[in-house]
Amino acid sequence: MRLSRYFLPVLKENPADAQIASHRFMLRAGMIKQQQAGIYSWLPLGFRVLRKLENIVHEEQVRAGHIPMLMPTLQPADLWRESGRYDDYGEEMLRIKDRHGREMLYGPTNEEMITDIFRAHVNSYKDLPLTLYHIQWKFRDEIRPRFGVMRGREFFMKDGYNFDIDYEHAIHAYNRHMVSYLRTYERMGLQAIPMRADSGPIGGDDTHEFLVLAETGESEVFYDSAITDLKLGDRVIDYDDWDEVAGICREWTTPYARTDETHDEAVFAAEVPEERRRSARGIEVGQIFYFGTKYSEPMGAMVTTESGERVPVHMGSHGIGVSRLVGAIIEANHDENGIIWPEGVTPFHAGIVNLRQGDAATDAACEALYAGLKARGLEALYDDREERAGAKFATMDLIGLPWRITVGPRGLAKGVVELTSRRSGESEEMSAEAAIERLAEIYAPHRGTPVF
Ligand code: 5CA
Repeated sequence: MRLSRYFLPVLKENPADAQIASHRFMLRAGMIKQQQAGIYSWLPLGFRVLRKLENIVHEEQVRAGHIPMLMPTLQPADLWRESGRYDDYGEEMLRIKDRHGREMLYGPTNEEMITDIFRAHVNSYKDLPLTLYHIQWKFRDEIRPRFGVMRGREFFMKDGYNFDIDYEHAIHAYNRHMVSYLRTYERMGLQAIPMRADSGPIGGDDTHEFLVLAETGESEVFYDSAITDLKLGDRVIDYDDWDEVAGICREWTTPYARTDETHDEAVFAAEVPEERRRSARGIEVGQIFYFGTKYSEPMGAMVTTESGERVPVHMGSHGIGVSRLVGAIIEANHDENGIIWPEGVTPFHAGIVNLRQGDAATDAACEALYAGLKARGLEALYDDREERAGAKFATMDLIGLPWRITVGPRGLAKGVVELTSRRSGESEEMSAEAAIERLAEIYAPHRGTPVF
């Protein structure tokens, strides 16, 4: 993409109402525009990041055997009356009437709708196990939307629902979600810690939240520092292997890690040596729930078992805050000059800065570099504007592409360009070909296999 033809409305001033770094940088880098409290347009740069996250979520869900689909944002009130949640949900639910006076709502989550789909089409244990998910906009009329996309009213969420014949199968589904989530966050360059949590309005017995440690997080968390050493890396996981999946969950849930809702100081002190006890703040980027027959029973989602009995299915629901993650990643990856994208989620793989726009040789070298990167499947943002070098560098630092290639007449005379890491600030001179090669190597582990 050539910056001269892109839409990147960068702001010079710090927006007055943005209290935390991610909100400030998302506004300044032209990623989002607020349209109403807690409701945002995703401008081109922000939209690219959102799509990258969405792709990672899809890839990891499909890898775990979960099936993508799409449900509407608007739901009929009657469905929610069946589960009893229409009245329970309270003011957070946005209620709407159509021209015929029919009551609808903008979905805050989809347990009822997916249960309705299930009961219409599934009848037998032979069709289980089944896990369906979608990534769709949600609306919750939060009393205090704040911190930009972190606590929005309209937000983008992955929500998945498992249907299983009994408790044991449903717990395997729960574990599968935990492992696929760990892998998802890791690919986004984040460490998210599963913590025992409270189930709130979704209900249920077993639930874990996933928290990214950040000073600006809304939750207070308590954990054993040993948990921060855990990594999945490129471990190959067989999601059909119950013991393997349960084993990974045990590894991640054995060290003490709880939010303030479930924290128990006495257990913390007894289980964790003092030097490993940590209290910090965290951003909740996902939550998984097992709730058994809470929805299937009142809504009549029944299957016939092998012995011919009719039983309600065991269910759970599993959510990832995709739009919130954009903010969480920035909270965990920035400095005073701007964002520092992890390679797995960056909106462009590299920036090209032309130090002498209009100079035929420099322009030609930039064009060749741009084409060379593209030929290797790398997306560059080429700053081809007639601007001072300082302004170009400031923009690149603000928008946070992990790698910058600087091209100028002085370097070209020696046959080199400069490759700079946004994270370390270190630069290295090399030929343009070598820079392309280096970037191809760096990004090789971050190549996904698009699901669609
Ligand atoms: N039905 C269940 C699981 S699909 C559910 O709705 N879970 S949830 O309430 O925990 O939401 C899932 C995730 O969405 C949260 O972990 C959080 O990351 C994100 N989320 C929730 N509310 C908001 C909000 N107001 N703004 C941005 N993200 C949010």
